[in-house]
Amino acid sequence: MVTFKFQTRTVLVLLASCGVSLFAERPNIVFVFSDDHATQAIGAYGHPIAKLAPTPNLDRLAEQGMRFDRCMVTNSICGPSRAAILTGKYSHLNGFYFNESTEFDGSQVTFPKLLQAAGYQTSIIGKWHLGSDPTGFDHWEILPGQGLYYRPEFRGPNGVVTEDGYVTDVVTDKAIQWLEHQRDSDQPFMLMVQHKAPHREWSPPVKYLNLFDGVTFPEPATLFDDYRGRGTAAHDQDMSLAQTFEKDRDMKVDVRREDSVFHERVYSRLSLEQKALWDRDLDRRETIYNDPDLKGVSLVRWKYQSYLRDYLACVRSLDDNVGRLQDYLESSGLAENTVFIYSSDQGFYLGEHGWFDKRFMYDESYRTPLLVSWPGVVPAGSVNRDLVSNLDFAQTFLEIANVPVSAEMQGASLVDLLAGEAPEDWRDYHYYHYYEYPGWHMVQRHEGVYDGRYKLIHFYDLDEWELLDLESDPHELTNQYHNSDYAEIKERMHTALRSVKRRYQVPEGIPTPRSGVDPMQYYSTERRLVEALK
Ligand code: SGN
Ligand code: CA
Repeated sequence: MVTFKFQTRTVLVLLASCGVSLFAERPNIVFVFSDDHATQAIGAYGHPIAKLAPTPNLDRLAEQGMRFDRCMVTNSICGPSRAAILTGKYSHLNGFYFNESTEFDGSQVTFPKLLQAAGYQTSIIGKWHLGSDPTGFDHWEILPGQGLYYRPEFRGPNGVVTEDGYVTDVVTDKAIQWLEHQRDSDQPFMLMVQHKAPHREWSPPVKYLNLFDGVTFPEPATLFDDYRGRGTAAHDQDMSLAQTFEKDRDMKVDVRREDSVFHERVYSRLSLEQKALWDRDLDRRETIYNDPDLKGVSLVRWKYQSYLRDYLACVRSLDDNVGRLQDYLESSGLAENTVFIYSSDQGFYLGEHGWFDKRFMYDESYRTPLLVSWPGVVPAGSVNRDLVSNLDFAQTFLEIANVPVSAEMQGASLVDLLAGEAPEDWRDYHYYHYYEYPGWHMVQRHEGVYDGRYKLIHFYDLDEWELLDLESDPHELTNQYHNSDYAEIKERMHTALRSVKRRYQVPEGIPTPRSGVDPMQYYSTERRLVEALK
């Protein structure tokens, strides 16, 4: 592989010296990135949910390319994940620890800047969520903040525009528009298509409001998890279907009132035609919700079905739009020289442990989807089970483009893995660190290390440790930290944690960055009542 790279570069230099354009040689990069998309909701990952809610276009991508089964995030939350991807550095070095009250320092070295400097045309369309304006892009049109599902606003260098339509369609329209009419076709390009969907409040397009009529989604084995066997953090979170899932923004019940969150974010933005369809659906929800027998366990079950119905309808529209982009690339002839990457800022709980949202180092939110096609390089239908990370994306994009990486970057290029080769020195351990506490969903700060089977987690503000064995306990229900049978493994994982922290230059001691927000501001209505009674 090293020889190959040397030869490629030599050929490019020779071609350049003969006056032949370098750019024809370099592949384009299309990076489609969604928000909160769980692997459980992608057909190619084989989960039973996806059998009822297929994703044919993402599956097509997996069939043409490679599916990564262990793509772990550095910090399972939106802005921090995006910052790690742009910089190839962990939060403690890129400075973006949590969503709340921080701005990304755009003067840092990022992969779009390096690609741009090397002659790539760079473009980003959709969710950004990093506070400051994008840097390193020739073209940017971003959703302010979290963005809106209906009639979304976009902000660019020339101000804000409001677009009719549904956000996932509009982001794709804009991406195709840029490819077709706005880019310079003499340059290779790197296009980031960043969807809001399927982020909370999971508002589907009207055409999919009835998509799952008559469908009952299988419940996860841990829907009624009582958190026995784990520590304080799992007990004390504020992200459960039972307690946190809100009548307004989540169940969409009694939301036609003007003071409701749903009214502000969705209902007030609908056209008359859309309102009529939503009204029918809101009536349906209210009729079920108002049934006096719907309480306790049945209420949680209904919340779960309602959640999946909305979430998966958003996913269906996302999948349609991935398909539109694939079709465009194929029909325009661009596909054969384009690397197509699909991923999400992190995974998500679809009722596992009774939860929605993310943040924890437990599997469903720690692991993110990664599907990559690259005609002529990635073997079709291949699967990789190495420990890879969103930390690796920057270096991967740079190597694809044959552009030197920055010495500060902490990941590793996936190019050899994509070609089906297994580098001998690939990482054995992955380091994780989550910081946003207090904040939305009240997940305690924690760090940890994972070797593909065992996971050691430290909730350091509580000084509680968890050791999980995903082979004997795939649902991660039992902390083995105090089980003497695991003494040796525990020791090895402690050593590994110290070693990865050294390698990644993690400051010693309890981290100082704190989100510093008022917990009461973020608690769900239910949780606020509980706290007020304390
Ligand atoms: C919003 C959501 C939260 C979510 C955070 C972070 N509430 O605040 O449920 O955890 O975003 O999500 S909502 O009522 O506004 O939907 S992230 O993707 O930006 O990290
Ligand atoms: Ca997210």
